[in-house]
Amino acid sequence: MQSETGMGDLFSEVTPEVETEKLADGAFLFRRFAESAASLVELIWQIAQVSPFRHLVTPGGYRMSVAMTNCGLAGWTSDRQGYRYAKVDPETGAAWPPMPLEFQRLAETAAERAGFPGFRPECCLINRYEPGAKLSLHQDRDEKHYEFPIVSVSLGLPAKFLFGGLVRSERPRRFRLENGDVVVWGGPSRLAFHGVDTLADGEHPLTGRCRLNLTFRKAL
Ligand code: MD6
Ligand code: FE
Repeated sequence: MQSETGMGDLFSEVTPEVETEKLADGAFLFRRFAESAASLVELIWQIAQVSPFRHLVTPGGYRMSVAMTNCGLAGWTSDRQGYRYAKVDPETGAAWPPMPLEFQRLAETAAERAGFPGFRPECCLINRYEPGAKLSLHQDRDEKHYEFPIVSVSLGLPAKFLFGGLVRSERPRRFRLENGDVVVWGGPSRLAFHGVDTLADGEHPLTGRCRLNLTFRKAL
């Protein structure tokens, strides 16, 4: 808005600049985009009281070092039978906790900024990394809708994010993800291999001795 004092630039209502790094075609890192990290963390602790963090078992029989839970209409889960989205939490036998509006709004605005308008995620996977935990290089391919991106929000302790190409053999690049950083991931990058390197020990004022990560998906 142009003010009469000619100070329209100072007081304009346009979205403030967000420090953006392009990782690849369709993949962007928006640094410190999640401003209300403290309230996101508080909401995660509330969700975890209903559907607790658990260490899932892979189809190959390995216990994952990352602890997971979900909110929304369906949640990502794994056991000896395979990976899938389930509408009921297998641990509690009840529906997953609903996705807070604040989560939804953050995911939608980040997706829009990355060029993916109309993203309406119904699932949010919540990961908890304690020191020593890691997530090996993988593709996110259990969702029905590859035309929509994935939005990932980092909270608490910093991590090294590995971002490779469309084939496993491509050597991944590394990006440091800090509290409030958001990665959006779609289009030609939707099936890129990625992972998280072993979490270093540390203490963060919002989360204590862990990193939390939200990934929003349109899965159903
Ligand atoms: C994590 N993230 O950052 C794990 N997947 O803790 C993911 O596996 C991921 O960050 C798809 C898109 C973005 C991601
Ligand atoms: Fe992933």
